[in-house]
Amino acid sequence: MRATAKAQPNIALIKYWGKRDVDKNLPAVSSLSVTLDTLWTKMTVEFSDTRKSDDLIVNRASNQVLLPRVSACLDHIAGVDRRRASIVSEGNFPIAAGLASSASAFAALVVAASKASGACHDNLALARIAGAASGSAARSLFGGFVELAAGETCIDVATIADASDWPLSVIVAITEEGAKPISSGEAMNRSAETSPFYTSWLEQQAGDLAAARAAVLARDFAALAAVSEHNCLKMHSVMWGSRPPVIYWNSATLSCMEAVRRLQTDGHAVFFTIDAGPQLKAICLPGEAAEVRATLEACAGVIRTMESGLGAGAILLDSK
Ligand code: 2P0
Repeated sequence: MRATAKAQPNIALIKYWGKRDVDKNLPAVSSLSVTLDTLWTKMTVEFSDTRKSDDLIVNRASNQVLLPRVSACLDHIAGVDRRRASIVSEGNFPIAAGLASSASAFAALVVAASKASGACHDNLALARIAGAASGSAARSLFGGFVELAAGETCIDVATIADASDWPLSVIVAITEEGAKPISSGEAMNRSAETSPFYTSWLEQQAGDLAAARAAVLARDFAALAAVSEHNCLKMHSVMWGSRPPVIYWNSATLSCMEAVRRLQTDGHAVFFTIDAGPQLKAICLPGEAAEVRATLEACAGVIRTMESGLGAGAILLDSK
């Protein structure tokens, strides 16, 4: 009746941007991500016969905004006539700031709720349920390098290489701790409706994904860097071309990008990616992490950095 699960956020190298079906939250494009290890969300779900309504606490504060999405996700796991639940979430990084907090939150939620309710969903079924709540969450059920294939009616998700197969480091430069100005879901829909670049984005995704998959399987850092930066900048070009424009970057984001490009010129194995927020994520070989981190910390406007390796998918911590 009570279970706690832990999940890590993931960073997409080939991005999910756009929905095939808004109601079912089916992504319009496939994506490829890396699951992190040091950033986490822990989620405890407890179903009760006596409780009259669901209750959600996020980082020790009641959260009414996220509650409907969480309740809908529990309905998917345990059925609409399920018992009501207390849901308690705790994380070690900023939420709703382009750091994929919804990915780790919903991945941990489905694992905890599945166990607490006695439902017997396998990992792919859990990924599909998590993805219906937050597209990127489906990827956090799996560890290492994860590919999400966007089908006509459902998604498929799987690890294509384990974290230990190719240990990379990720440095996150936090340039703003507040919530983002527009949710990624709303921004995606605006891009689909108004950006003149959206159709090209859809058309080119399969090619980018194939190049990234080949680079991962060959452990070809330079090839992965090139296609990942291209895909990231193309996604942001789609956003910038939307009306009104969707601009998540600030001046520190650009400073960080410039710093990464300087490191590349100096021969360092590092590349950047940026999601629906102003934080820059630098991906590098582990031996480069200290220098990349110090360089990003020295950029104007960087509040702090976080460092992570690649990690495992969501796991159950305990239940009773
Ligand atoms: C990604 N992002 O692939 C892309 C890149 C943001 C930029 O997935 O609407 O919060 O809940 O399905 O999962 C953010 O998307 O969106 C995201 P919804 P979600 O990581």
